[in-house]
Amino acid sequence: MGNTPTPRHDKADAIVVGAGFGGMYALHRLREQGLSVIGFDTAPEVGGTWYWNRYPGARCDIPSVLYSYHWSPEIRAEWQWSEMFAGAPEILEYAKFVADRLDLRPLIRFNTRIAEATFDEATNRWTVRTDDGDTVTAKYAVFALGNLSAPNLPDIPGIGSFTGRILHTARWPEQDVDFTGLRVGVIGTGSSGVQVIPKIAETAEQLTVFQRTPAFTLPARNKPLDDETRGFLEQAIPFQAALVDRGRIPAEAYDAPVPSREEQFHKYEELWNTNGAMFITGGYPNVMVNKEVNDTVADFIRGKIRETVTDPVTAEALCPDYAYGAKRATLGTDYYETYNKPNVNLVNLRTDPIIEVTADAVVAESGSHPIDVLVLATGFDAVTGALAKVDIRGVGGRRLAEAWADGPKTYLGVATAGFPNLFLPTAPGGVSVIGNVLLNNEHNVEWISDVIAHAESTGVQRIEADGDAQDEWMSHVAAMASDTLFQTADSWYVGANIPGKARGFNFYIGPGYISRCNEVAANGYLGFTLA
Ligand code: NA7
Repeated sequence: MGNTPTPRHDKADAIVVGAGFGGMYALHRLREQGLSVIGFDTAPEVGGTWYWNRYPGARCDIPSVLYSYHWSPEIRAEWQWSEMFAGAPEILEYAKFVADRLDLRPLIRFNTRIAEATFDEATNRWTVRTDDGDTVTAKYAVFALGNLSAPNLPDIPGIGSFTGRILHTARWPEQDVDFTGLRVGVIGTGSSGVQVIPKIAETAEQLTVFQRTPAFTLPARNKPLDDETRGFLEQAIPFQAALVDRGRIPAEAYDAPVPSREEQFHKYEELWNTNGAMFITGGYPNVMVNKEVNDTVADFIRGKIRETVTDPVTAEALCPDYAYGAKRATLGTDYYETYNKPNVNLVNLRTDPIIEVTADAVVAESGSHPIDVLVLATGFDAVTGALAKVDIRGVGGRRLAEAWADGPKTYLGVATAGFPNLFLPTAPGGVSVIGNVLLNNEHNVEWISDVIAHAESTGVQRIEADGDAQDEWMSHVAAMASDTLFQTADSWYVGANIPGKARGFNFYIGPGYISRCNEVAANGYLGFTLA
């Protein structure tokens, strides 16, 4: 009695939800523009995905020099990455360094979940409510919740009866987990599974991997960053925005020549031995539109799997049978080699599905696998999952979940019709999480803060994406993806990993994204109504 704190009610010019790289930059930019800003994050720390994904082996698959803020030469000069692909702890340290360097912490309310956000048409302001009952009212709301932040917990019969420890890769405990002498089961072989499996295999007595769909895994060949490589990558920074504008399916993709199988194999062999990430960004421009080119890269990787994995049945189970890149290709270290270890066993759920989980085992059709710890590397309710957890109500009290029931709709991937003054960096319908999401965030946050600056300087009270402009844009987004191989597999890209979710590939992968955003701004924010 009497211990319940009195709810706080505050006002600001802008609220920013999410303190990952997108949210942190939005806080900084808006404050620099003279706005009062309040930030929120459910975590006790900044860093977003790099705070939550603390599982052993977690690391980025984009070179760290490029996966860091580009906008500040000072910050770039003050931070030295130790490895080509930094691990999650180092990226989290970098996020903390930036938060301190920019003095962002005083703006952020940590350990705080936003439960509701409601737009008031009379005042043109948003009110957000935390799950503790505090409210903040602000003219602008920026939701930077991340595309891969709502963990997917599989509904496997009996999982609640398991008496051992269950760990999701994206909710890993802060304290190290010691697997020594334990029997561990891992469900899931996407990026997280591919990274955590070799690490667990180092110490576990027995590791059983339950695989529904194999991943295309490329060897990271991670290494300490020497001055020469650092210099080389830094020189690439000025061209990164051009790469975003070039698009994942560049203009020349459909007319690009089909190189011979020999030429392709020669190139892939070189990439395989030096830097697997180049398969993702380098390679041929038509790999996601030309089946022949795609089949060749897939054949090459399957050949490597068969060469590496000694047990032929396991090797075949590890060979993907869908288009390369249709599920996000993963970077690994000793991933395929791990299956040659005597303490590692693969259960192919395609031929031997899980029936149930009991108190101490995962029971597949062919038999029971006793385990002490169950690791769920089962991914996320991607792209829309985190937004769907907030009760967001726009014009006429319409809920975002209802507006997006058939799939998300945005204009340029930054705003959505019916939700004025609400901005969504890297939302679906934009470049979103395709490519370098940190860079995409940087672009979107700058564009959003520019439109806010424009509104502030011209006395605009309400900015809203037009439904027609949004429809036209989403048709363009769909057209760019329609003849590609991206939609040909059941992946989180299309929402197929979540039962009942509307299927759709909602990323802009064509050329000219930045040019289009610039054009919209240059023409008085064409496609937005500014009132
Ligand atoms: P992903 O890539 O979605 O991988 C999740 C894995 O978990 C994938 O192999 C799934 O198989 C598997 N999964 C999910 N639910 C189940 C159930 N119920 N039973 C068996 N297997 C299941 O998530 P990650 O965390 O690895 O990576 C997400 C992104 O983060 C990654 O692409 C990078 O961008 C960073 P499925 O393929 O659905 O058959």
